[in-house]
Amino acid sequence: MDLFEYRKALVLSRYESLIQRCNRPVEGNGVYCRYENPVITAEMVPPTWRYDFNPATNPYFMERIGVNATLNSGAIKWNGKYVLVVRVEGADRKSFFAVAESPNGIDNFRFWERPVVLPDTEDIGTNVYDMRLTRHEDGYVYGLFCVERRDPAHPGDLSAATASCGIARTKNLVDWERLPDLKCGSQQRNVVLHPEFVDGKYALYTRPQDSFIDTGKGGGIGWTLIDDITKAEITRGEDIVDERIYHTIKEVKNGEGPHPIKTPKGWLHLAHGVRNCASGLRYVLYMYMTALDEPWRRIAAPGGYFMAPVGEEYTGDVMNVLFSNGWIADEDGTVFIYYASSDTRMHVAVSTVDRLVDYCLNTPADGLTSAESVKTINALIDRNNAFMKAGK
Ligand code: M1P
Repeated sequence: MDLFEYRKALVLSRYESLIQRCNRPVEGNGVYCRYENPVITAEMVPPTWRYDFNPATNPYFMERIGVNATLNSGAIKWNGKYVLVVRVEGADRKSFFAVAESPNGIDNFRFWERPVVLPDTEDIGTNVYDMRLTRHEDGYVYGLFCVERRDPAHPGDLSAATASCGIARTKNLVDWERLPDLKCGSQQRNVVLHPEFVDGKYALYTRPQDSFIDTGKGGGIGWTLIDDITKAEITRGEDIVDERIYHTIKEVKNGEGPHPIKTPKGWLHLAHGVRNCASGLRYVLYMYMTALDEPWRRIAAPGGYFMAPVGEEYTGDVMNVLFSNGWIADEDGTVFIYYASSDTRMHVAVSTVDRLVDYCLNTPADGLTSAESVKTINALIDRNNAFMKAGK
């Protein structure tokens, strides 16, 4: 076998074995189960996107287009399949979207034939990423994402950028109609469309920020109503739904994850919180709940993080990061939580709506001081002692 054929066979067999690898649950804390293997990695991007398969033009079967990472993915159940709109980041640092589907939500994710061709607006974006998918009651599936452009206010600074909320919609996940970006007075990232009309209007979870990285005066996860999604503009201001708080896991910034899941007891929210430490920013996932009839009113705020990096999740392009912008609630109540670790690869953890509601309603809130944390633990010990003394 010549070198070309040898390398081609090797690349294809590695790719297939990764795609077809079975995944197993790892028992955890009773709230959710992580799965052993990442569900999507850069090596699972189709070889036809990366290699030239013509021996005349690629005699060494070399990779021509590198992929750096597969991360922050939107998620949706689609024709009975578990579908992710993956942020694929090339070796050239540009991110784009690509659809991958699995028959069971935990393994065998395979990309569709081509990446998404996303139409641009007149003001061309340099980079797009982190799509949140919402099957809205108006009949469309919306994708809201971050659009990054060079900041014209700092022409001499090659790192200065702006973040805006891009909006696209589709009925088949292949053909996307691009709508104008969200107009507002600040930069925005992590904007999410609520799945239902509220007072006849589109509703958004927002994340106002003063600059590309720093949220500055932005107080946390916001909420606003939009008259017309085809010309989306924040005209009513943003009410803070879930605020940043000193010495918590969301002290530096936070951001809504996927759109919330509706349950009989309220809306379940998944978000990320960021704090600073000696090794840099630490991103963890946390949850909260809002009222069924007032999705902007928080009714439960379990203290601390819901998930934080473990093992290999700590390492990657941006260390110490868990980030989620996609989950799927199945008809039987199973919830597939898709999350990326360290801006590098995608994982899944599985729970149920009942467990997540129980977690939100029964996890003590953050008492905000060491003394309050100790009081909360002692109260639990007292209840346990009383229960055990009663011989139950
Ligand atoms: O690198 C961690 C994350 O940083 C950003 O999130 P946030 O706007 O909350 O800081 C995003 O760039 C996200 O894509 C990235 O995973």
